[in-house]
Amino acid sequence: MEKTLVLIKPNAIQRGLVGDIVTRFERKGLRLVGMKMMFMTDAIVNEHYAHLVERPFFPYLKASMQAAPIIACCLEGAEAVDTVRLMVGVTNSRKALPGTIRGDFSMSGEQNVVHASDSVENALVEINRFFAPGELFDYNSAVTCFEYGGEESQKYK
Ligand code: FUP
Repeated sequence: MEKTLVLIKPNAIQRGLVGDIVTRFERKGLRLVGMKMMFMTDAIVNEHYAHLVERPFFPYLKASMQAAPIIACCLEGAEAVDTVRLMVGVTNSRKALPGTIRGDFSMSGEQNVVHASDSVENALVEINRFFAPGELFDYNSAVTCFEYGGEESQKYK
């Protein structure tokens, strides 16, 4: 099954939103296969947001990502990358639809609660950035047959 990376950002940790955010993914049927609390070093922030280092807001973004620990989550499911992006909503939380995580929990474009990988290709790179192979877990779920139809189970192994 496809894997994606979610970072629960320092602002979500400070605001006590971790449980609400993780619950949304669990209720959806996305399987948590890795979870890790850590501080993002300068090197990791610069690498993770390399596409934004030249932008004027980058120093603010960097400070916001280092204001407290983050929690990195690796989630697994059929089309997990696109599904999680839909659940997260657009970057500016004020424009994110109600029902999305950003739309429901944030008023900000910067302090926008979570990061989620935006493509399958980036998800692979980002998962490797935050997790060593031994920190990801492959396990059977007793409810997979109630989460996916028979045809889907064949298609999304
Ligand atoms: P996203 O994929 O939705 O996280 O969006 P980006 O990769 O474009 O942006 C990464 C982070 O940069 C955002 F989560 C917040 C921050 N950002 C700003 O603070 N201001 C902006 O105008 C754009 C992004």
